[in-house]
Amino acid sequence: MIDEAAAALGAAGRVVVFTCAGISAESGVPTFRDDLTGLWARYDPEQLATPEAFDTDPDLVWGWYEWRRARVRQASPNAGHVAVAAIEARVPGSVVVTQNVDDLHERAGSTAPIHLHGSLFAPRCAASAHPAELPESAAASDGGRIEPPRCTECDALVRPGVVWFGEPLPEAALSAAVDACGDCDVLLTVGTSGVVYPAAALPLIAARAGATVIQINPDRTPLDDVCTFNLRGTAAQLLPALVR
Ligand code: BV8
Repeated sequence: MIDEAAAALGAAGRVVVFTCAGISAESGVPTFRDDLTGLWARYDPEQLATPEAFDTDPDLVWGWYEWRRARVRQASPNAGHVAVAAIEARVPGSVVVTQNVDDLHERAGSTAPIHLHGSLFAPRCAASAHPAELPESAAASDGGRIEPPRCTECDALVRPGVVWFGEPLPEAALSAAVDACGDCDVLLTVGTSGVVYPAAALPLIAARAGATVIQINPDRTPLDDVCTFNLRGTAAQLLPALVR
């Protein structure tokens, strides 16, 4: 199956690569549905990644994101991220869309990944959305509460530059991703549980537009039925084999 998938990818003129938490797992960055470790083991990410959680306990939520940012800074891109950058180099005009808020695609050489859910590296004023400076990462080894900085313009709290549950995705990013998925020969979806919308609809949009959809995931997901190829395995193992 991987040979047919590699052949389809090799013959494609227009490629979209859609990546999610699974592609960063082999870099040591926990996915959303991995068992969180240490202090965070008792929290549900879907509860923490909300405006309500930040309003209720800004120090806890900011501390969680600082812990995650510190984990990302300690991590390095893996062979999966490098293979995605190789696809971009080989197929002019290919588009990388990611649900991830880390910077591992950029550090692997991807030029302009579309971040549907924002970035750990773009904090902003919670009141005015004015971009804020990234503090020196203050995350204790196990995370824990950290008081968020304050906006230099209006003194409101600074929040993480991510899209929380219940918040709309950045319009320009979502529309660029939908347009690319509706007009590609191959969509390669890597490491998503396929449960968070509207991002999880992207493989469906590509399939409905007639694209070949290749999924890489060690497990079954709700996207299996719309995929042409379901490659069971990890990003760092299978992506280099696809892009040989
Ligand atoms: C919104 C940033 C509306 C924050 C994240 C239908 C339509 C629209 C919305 C909804 C809908 N139904 C429900 C909703 C609401 C909600 C939603 O989808 N809820 C789910 C839980 C049902 N959606 C929203 O709230 C979205 N907003 O719709 O707004 C609106 C419109 C106008 C005005 C107001 C409101 C916002 C969603 C974005 C939330 N933010 N992240 C942060 O990072 O903290 S989501 C977060 O979880 C990730 O970004 C990711 O997108 C998502 C899922 O995570 P995955 O990436 O899939 O990772 P996960 O851990 O789940 O799975 C990892 C996978 O990798 C697994 O399958 C595993 O097997 C695999 N894997 C593991 N290791 C490897 C591997 N694969 C390969 N290699 C490996 N080594």
